[in-house]
Amino acid sequence: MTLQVDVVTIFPEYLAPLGVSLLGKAQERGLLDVRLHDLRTWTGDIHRTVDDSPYGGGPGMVMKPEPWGRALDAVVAAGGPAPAPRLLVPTPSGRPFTQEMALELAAEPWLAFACGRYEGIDSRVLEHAGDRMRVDEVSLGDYVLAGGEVAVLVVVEAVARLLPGVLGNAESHRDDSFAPGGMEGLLEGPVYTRPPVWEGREVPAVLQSGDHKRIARWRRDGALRRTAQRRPDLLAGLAERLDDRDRAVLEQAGFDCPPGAVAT
Ligand code: 6SD
Repeated sequence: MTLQVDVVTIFPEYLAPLGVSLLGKAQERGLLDVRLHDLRTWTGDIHRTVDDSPYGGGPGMVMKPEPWGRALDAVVAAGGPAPAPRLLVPTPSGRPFTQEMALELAAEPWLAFACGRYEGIDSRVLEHAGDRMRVDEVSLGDYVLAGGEVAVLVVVEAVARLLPGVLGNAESHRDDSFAPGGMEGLLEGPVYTRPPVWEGREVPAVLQSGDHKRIARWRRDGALRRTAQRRPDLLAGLAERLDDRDRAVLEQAGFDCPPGAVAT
């Protein structure tokens, strides 16, 4: 099965990285089919205008609805009788994009992306699109980009690496930090490779011991400490999954452990 991805943007060249590395290979193997579209194809004037001043005043410009309406019509029509794609629209005011959403999107056959620029797209475009397809406005995080293109790179990469056959066995996504049941919502701890000493710094002896049980425990300790330090919000949801050793490690790291379930 191929995941088809259509991207409408005024800067198709911004999406060139989708043809490189992992995603380039996925496209060569027929697992992913990315189609880029220049919004200006669907403008109607000599200047190929895509923006206009905002109603109600204020700074900047807003993307005009007509080119967007025609672009989305054309993308949907190119699918013939296929059900319309899910439409994703990056915006700082969207729902947070998460690993859970990436997993959900990886199960779809067809995704379309609308890249805003300037102050965004006239709101009627997404309202209208919502009459014939599922539309989700998504945010990567609480910072402001110049347009949706970089967010599309992020979302497509996060989704495509979950498609069967895109990652090899060695690089499986099963134990990703945010995979359900993978790292159990903990951040990955530190990792090392050869040489065993570099710039006077040694690889921790436990990793060279061959004792797989001790190594697993050491890694979990590192993941717990790092999560407590950098993302204490992630630990709050984990109370029920912490064993006594986990709690000891966290207390020692100066973290006030969330209480576990009370035995009945
Ligand atoms: C004007 C955009 C589209 C501007 C964005 C998304 C996130 N998480 N930050 N910034 C963004 C998306 C900004 O078009």
